[in-house]
Amino acid sequence: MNTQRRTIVAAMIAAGLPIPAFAQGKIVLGFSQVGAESEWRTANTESIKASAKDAGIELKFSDAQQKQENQIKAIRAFIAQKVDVIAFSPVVESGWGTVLQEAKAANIPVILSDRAVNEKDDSLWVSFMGSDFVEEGRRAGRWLVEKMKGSTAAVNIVELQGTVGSAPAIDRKKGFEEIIKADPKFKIIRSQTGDFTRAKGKEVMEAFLKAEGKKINVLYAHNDDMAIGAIQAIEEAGMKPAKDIIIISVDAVKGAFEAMIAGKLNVSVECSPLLGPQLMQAVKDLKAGKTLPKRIVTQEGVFPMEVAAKEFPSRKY
Ligand code: GZL
Repeated sequence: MNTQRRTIVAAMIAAGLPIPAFAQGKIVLGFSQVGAESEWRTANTESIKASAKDAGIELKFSDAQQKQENQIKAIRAFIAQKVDVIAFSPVVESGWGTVLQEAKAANIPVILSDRAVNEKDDSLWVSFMGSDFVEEGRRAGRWLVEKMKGSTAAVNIVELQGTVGSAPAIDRKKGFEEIIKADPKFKIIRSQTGDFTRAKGKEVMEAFLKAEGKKINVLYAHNDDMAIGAIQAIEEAGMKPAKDIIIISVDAVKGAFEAMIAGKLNVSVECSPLLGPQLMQAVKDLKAGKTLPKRIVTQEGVFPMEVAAKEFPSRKY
């Protein structure tokens, strides 16, 4: 600790103020979270907060309410507070170059958690940890191809996309289309963002049903929250979810298992939000002078409704 900091600490102790984290030798992590838009995000936040506590890391946490400008403000505040490490889940892929340059100029390392950015200069972050969203899209596509094999009838798909410009929305679409394009019977007839929320997912599905009605054979939702909202819309339209319309979604949160057990969702592709322990280990390694892998991929599976009841008791989110 430099002389200036020592002087500050001595004055604070003399004044009976709590000793700041840096003076306790604690690592201080600034984390900017996307928001609280979905079950997945809530579980991710819980994982980060609990893991920081367990690791003895002082966490400065900010909820951006799904607004990029709030994340940029939070990152600037972390820089001003001279935190040891900054981590964040970028709400969208682009527009981060300036603020990441500022963090680099302040010698504060940045870890990308959950989602990536599309900045060319990858020296602006030390590591990106999270799922392979393209592969999640492929898994959704492969499940559908297998489900429909042997049939030559047209398969009309409606798609609820995640937040416009976000890595999961871009990549889950990319992976799914890569798989279904092999067979012309699969056709995406409507595709629109539901912003990863239940409310918007229901609203957009109502519009799809109004426009296409019984022509719809399949719904591909980029997350379970939008799928659960869409299930409500399908039932209110007098149709049977998972029977009249096959429903594929992503995340595998508790709500998805409950919907599959109720016979209203066909499959959910896992996307684990439990990144907290991995993130805190990475922060500690960083402060211990270790080099982090540039990319840390989360391992995940696929959960069809047939296994939901058996798997549900052991689910952690
Ligand atoms: C994926 C994560 C996505 C989830 C959504 O890692 O960024 O954001 O799939 C969440 O549920 O809102």
